[in-house]
Amino acid sequence: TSVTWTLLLFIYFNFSEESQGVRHVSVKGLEPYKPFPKKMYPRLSRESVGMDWDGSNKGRAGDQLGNHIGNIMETNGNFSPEMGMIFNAQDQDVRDVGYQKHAFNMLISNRLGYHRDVPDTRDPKCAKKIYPTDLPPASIVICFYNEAFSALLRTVHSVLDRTPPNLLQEIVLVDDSSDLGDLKALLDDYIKENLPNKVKLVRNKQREGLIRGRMVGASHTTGDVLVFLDSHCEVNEMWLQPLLTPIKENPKTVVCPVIDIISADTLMYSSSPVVRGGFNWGLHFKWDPVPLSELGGPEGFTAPFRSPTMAGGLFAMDREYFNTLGQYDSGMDIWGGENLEISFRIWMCGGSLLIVPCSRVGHIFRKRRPYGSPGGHDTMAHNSLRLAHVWMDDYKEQYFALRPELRNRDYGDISERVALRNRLNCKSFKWYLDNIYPEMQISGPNAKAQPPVFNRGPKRPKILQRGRLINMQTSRCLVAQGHPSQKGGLVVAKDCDFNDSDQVWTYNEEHELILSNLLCLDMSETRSSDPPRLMKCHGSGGSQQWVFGKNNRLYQVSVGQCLKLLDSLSHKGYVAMAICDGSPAQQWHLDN
Ligand code: LR7
Ligand code: MN
Repeated sequence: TSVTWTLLLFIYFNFSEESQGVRHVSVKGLEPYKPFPKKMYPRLSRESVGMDWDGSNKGRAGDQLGNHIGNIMETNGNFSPEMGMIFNAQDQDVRDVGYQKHAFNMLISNRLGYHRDVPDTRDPKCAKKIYPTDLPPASIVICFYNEAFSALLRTVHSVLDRTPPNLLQEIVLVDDSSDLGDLKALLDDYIKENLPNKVKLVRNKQREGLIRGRMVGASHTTGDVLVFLDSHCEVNEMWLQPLLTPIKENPKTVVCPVIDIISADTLMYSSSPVVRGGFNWGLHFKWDPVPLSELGGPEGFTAPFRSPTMAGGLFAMDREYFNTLGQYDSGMDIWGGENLEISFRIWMCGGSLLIVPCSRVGHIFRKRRPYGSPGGHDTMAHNSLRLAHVWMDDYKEQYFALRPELRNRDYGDISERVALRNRLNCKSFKWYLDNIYPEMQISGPNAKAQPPVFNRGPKRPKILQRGRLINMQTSRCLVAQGHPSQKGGLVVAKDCDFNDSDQVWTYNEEHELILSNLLCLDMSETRSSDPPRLMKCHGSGGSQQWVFGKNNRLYQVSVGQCLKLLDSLSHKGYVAMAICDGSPAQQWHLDN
């Protein structure tokens, strides 16, 4: 078929057997999901939040934490496909509002709490490496604008939980003038009560954007090294030492961890392939394969390697070097472009930029940016223009060829940045292209920054079961309302026709339900009240991830609800998602 299969490298099945009280879902003949092996941090228990296993709420969770939290489920912070289960209207509200405001599943984020274990995604050889003990202490700078409270706190706690105290100078949080209520007094109180020593909170009086925000944050630090993180990250085992080591050896080395993937729909943490940063002539960041010539050496695939650009959010840099290299361009607004600007500047002005494969930090990859800019300006274009005019010499014509409408657009005063380039005696953009990014000419104009993806190629996910999807109340079959090849089409329960191959579903190890080998059963990301539809399979779980569970229910992972036949008496056979209740209308059976 012409369908392009892509797949995030999900690692579902390689953790230990032991159960932590996580509800396992098993379907006859299928492997259950397995939780992460260790339990290292104190967690919310069922007793402490007043929640029964069946989901009935005794009321304390909401009382204690404010109603924005939603009902807490006993998950021990481990990954379970049913972590997003909706028990009542409040949960549904937390989920739906969370998607609107943050573009990820806030219900799951809240239930995970502020601590959780993440799978150690490093190459096993990394664990055997020994790092110097006298590394320079680091200050972590985290800017946030309207971040989900639980995601922000999990970012902070993951740093505190996984960083040796002697290497952690402080964490500086910069509130970029958020207007969400819980980021005000509740955050102040939380920090005062729980994090009085190492966490500083600075608040911008007005929205500055992440670029000036980071400069504000850096000005409040005292550590030798700056580490920047987005406000929805979780650092992994031994993340900091491998970053500090090359900086200690040479302070003009700027380093990035490998950015692991935290799913926006399930919050599952999974390993990212080792790739490096590039860009296209539209000045969008993109991921490239690492040329073999850059890998290897005596340390094999665990050695740091050179990267032409950085993604932007996650990197470490000597604090003094950050200052002498000119921090950031303070004429850049809100979001975009600063990552290429600092990358070009590092390379062209005598530094180097490396990716350190033994340092892993997870980042929540959302499908859209949940916030705008004041005045609705396209700050990416404004910032890219400044970058092109300061750093790209004649090659800026490549950008204008793609964006002719920007050729005469005003980009403000760049004289200070031009002076910086002269003062630092920086090399030409041609030098950068020839020496640091020789692959450039072959890249197309359209690739955008996105989580690293693997091409599924000819390797398809293993089929676990094939058959008709039968509603047990009515013995009707779930089929396409129109033709099964019609994208966006609805599904309905009709009389089964055992000669009709268009009624046959396949269920595979990605937990996709594919009708007639064509399209995947899919749920809209934002509203759980929309009915499921047939869509092109995207291979990244979430809205196309379905799990057969207790009482023959068919559970949708990103929506947190079960598939239900709406009108068993009429012959229309409409279905919708509903709170899982075990009723006959919610019982489904995949039969061959
Ligand atoms: O006005 C704002 N003020 C802020 O403080 C807008 C944003 N922010 C904060 C925000 O809350 C977040 O913590 O700044 C941080 C980054 O913003 P995101 O998460 O919306 O950015 P992103 O992850 O979509 O985009 C990537 O590119 C950006 C370009 O400006 C930044 O460099 C981000 O840091 C960067 N993120 C990463 O590199 C993570 C990996 C993504 C990839 C590829
Ligand atoms: Mn981000």
